[in-house]
Amino acid sequence: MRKLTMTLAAILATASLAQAADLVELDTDADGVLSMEEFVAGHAEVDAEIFADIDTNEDGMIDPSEYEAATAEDGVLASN
Ligand SMILES: [Ca+2]
Ligand SMILES: [Ca+2]
Repeated sequence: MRKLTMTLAAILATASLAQAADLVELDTDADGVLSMEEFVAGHAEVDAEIFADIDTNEDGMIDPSEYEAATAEDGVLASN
């Protein structure tokens, strides 16, 4: 019974955090945004030009909404 409860909890946590999980994993300094260095660690195909495309407010960091837009079906990273 205890094992089942833990499994369900794990499934629920995975489902609710599915979108943000990548960003949190890549955010090694835990400031809530991704620097280019942090971003490239998880997306090796990203260069300065692609990074600039994703960084729509041009503050040099990828925030959760920019990350979500880039990884959405029609986003910059969608073909990968
Ligand atoms: Ca960071
Ligand atoms: Ca930004």
